[in-house]
Amino acid sequence: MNIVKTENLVDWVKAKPLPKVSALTPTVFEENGFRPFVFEDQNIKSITDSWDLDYYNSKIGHVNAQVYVSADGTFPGGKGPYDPEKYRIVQMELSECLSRMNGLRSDFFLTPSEKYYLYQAPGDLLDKLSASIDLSRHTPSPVGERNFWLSSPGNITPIHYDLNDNFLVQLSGVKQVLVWSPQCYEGLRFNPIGDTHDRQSRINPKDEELLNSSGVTTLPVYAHTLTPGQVLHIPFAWPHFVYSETFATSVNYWWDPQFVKDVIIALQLSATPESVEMAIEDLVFKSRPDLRAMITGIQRDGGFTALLHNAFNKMKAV
Ligand SMILES: O=C(O)CCC(=O)C(=O)O
Repeated sequence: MNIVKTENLVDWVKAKPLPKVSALTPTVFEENGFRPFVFEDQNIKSITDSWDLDYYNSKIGHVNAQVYVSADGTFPGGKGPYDPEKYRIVQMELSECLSRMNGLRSDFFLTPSEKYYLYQAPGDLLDKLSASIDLSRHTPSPVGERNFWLSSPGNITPIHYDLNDNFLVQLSGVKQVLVWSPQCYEGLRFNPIGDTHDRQSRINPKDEELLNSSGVTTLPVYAHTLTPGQVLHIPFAWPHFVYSETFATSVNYWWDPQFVKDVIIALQLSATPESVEMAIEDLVFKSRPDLRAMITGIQRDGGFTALLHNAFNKMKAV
């Protein structure tokens, strides 16, 4: 197995640049065909430019949090269990986490080259750093979840997709991001929804042999280097891969797209298998035709049943 150089983790694809938008208006999503885009928020950059290690320590160093430790620097999500020899969640003060991320401690939990990620942590950590960064007024429906991310240089969030619309906002440091269309569902070899490590691709970008033999390198993909102040919109179910080139902080906002709410209402009105199929045909494909190949894929791999189960649970919660 040849290891791809970590500085070049995104150069194995033939990527195109992401479109940029000049304002986060209510119509910007539709105007871009519900596809990904980047927006630059100068206000965020002017706030975060002065954040250094001392600043992080003074504002959040005392907070006790769960830190994701990885022996090989990859940080997969999705349903566990994960190999405890490779991955561990460790409770620690963020001052310790910051020291570890910046190479200021030599003791370790798994291996001397392990990496650390404050991963999908509660969004109120951002309020402790700055109360005036708030993208929630730009989401077209209420934010379901706001997460805070603090990463070691070199961290890898492997290829996966989420069932939400997303703003990934870069606060400090640099991340390289790849984004594929859901039309690449089959080619990216995802674990089915509901299974162990669900929504995660089985393709490891460090495995050059697999990259070449799987054909993934020929799939069309967007690449973007996310810098402070930039907001990346990742639409529902668009697979993505994130590599933290430096020590980096981000916040992300997840919300339900309108079609999810429409499907839930349709389910409430007449929840038979036929009505579910019709709701999907009518409500999903009209607004997001790019989801067609993905839905065919999850019908084939069994993830569709798990997805409907989730939809029914959401419906009960409404
Ligand atoms: O920043 C990262 O490492 C991952 C972010 C991500 O996957 C997301 O916002 O959905």
